[in-house]
Amino acid sequence: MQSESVLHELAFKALDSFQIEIPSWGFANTGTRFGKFFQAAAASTLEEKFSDAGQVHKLTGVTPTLALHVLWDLPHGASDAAAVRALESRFGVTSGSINPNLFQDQEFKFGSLCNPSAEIRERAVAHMIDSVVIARELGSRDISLWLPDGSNYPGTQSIRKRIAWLEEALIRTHAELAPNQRLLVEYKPFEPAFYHTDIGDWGMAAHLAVKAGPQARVLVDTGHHYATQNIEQIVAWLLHTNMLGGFHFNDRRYADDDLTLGSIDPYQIFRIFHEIQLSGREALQDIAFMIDQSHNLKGKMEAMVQTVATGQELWLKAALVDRDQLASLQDKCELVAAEELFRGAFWHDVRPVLKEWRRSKGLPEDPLAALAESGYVQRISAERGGKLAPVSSYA
Ligand code: RM4
Ligand code: MN
Ligand code: MN
Repeated sequence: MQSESVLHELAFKALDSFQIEIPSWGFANTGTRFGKFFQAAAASTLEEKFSDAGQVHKLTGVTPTLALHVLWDLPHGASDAAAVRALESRFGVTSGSINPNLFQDQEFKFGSLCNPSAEIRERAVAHMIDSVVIARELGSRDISLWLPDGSNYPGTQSIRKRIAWLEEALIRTHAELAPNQRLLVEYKPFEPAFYHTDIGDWGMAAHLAVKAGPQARVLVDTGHHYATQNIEQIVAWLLHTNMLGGFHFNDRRYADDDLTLGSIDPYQIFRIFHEIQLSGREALQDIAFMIDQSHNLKGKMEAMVQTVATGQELWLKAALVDRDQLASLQDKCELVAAEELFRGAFWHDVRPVLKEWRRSKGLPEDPLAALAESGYVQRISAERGGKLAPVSSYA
C-alpha cells in the first residue's frame, strides 16, 4: 500500500470522479409477480420521484441525474418534456437516460422489435424513435434499451428471423440519434422469456450495437448474468473493444433480484471497478454508471442512499489498488503477492477518508444518518401515505 498522503490524494481524486445515476422506478412501489407491498413513502408521481432524487443528491452530492422510464414517467411522450424540465429546476436534478418501454403493452405479448407481425414491429420502432425524440428534448445523452422479447418454447419462433428484425430496428433507431446521443443495448439471459431471449448475452448485445452504428454501445446490468459468470471479464472485453456504454448496478443472489449494490457480493463490484479504473480517466466519460434496483422491502430512500454510499466505498477501494505494483507482480507471476495486494485494497477501511471528502464538499459525513435526522421520510410518508393507488411499474 502507498504512503498515507498519496492514498489521501488518490482517494479524493477517485471520489471527485464518481457519479451515479439513480432510477425513477427505485422510488416507486414495485413488487414481484406474487404481489406488491405498498410503502407510505413511495413516490407515485413524477414530481415525487424528482423530489426524492433531489433529496438523495442533496445528501450525497453525486447523483445529479434521474433515469426515466417512458411509459411510467412520460406517458404523453415528448409533450411531457416541458413539465419534466420544470421539475428538474425545482428539485436540482436533471433527466438522465431515457428507457423505452416495450414490455407492458398488450400488443407486445409475442414480442416488440422482434414480433412476427410487421405492423407491431413498426409500432415498437416508432416507440424507440419517440424515445430518441424525448431524450433530445430533455437534453439526455443515452437511450437505454432493454428488450423483453423472446419465446417460451422451442420451435415456436424463428430465432434467425428475429435477429434480422432486431438489426433492422436498431439501425433505424440509430439513424435518428443526434450526434451527441447514444443507444445503449442491454442484455439479459431470461425473464420474462424462459426459452430464448432475443438479446441474451453481451456478445449478442455487442453485435447488435456494432450493427446499429457508431453511437451504440453495450449496457451491462450486473443482475443479468448466470450465477457463476465472470462479469469483470465481460467488462474487460467490452472496454478492450470500446463497446462498453454503461452499467445498471444492483446485486443478486439467484436471478435478476435487483437487490442493493454490494449487499451480496461487494468483491465483485470492486473487481468490476478495478477493470474500469485500469482503463483510465478518459474512458470514464463514456461509461454511464446507473443504478437499476427495486426496493420491495427496504425503505426506498434509505436503500438509495445506502446504495450510493456503497458505490462510493467500493469505487474508492478499487482506486487504492497500486496498479503499477500489481502489473509488475503479474508480469513476474508472483501470484500470492499480486492477490494479496489486490485483496488488501478491498479490505482497506475507506470510510474515514470518505467522511473527510464529504466534509470538504460541505456534505453530511453520514448521509444515512442525515436522512434520518432530516425527517424527510416521515414527512413524505405522512403526505403520500393516503394514496396507496396501484401503480404500473413492476420493476
Ligand atoms: C429489466 C431491466 C431493465 C429495467 C426493467 C424494468 O429487468 O433490468 O433495465 O428497466 O427491468
Ligand atoms: Mn437493467
Ligand atoms: Mn433487470
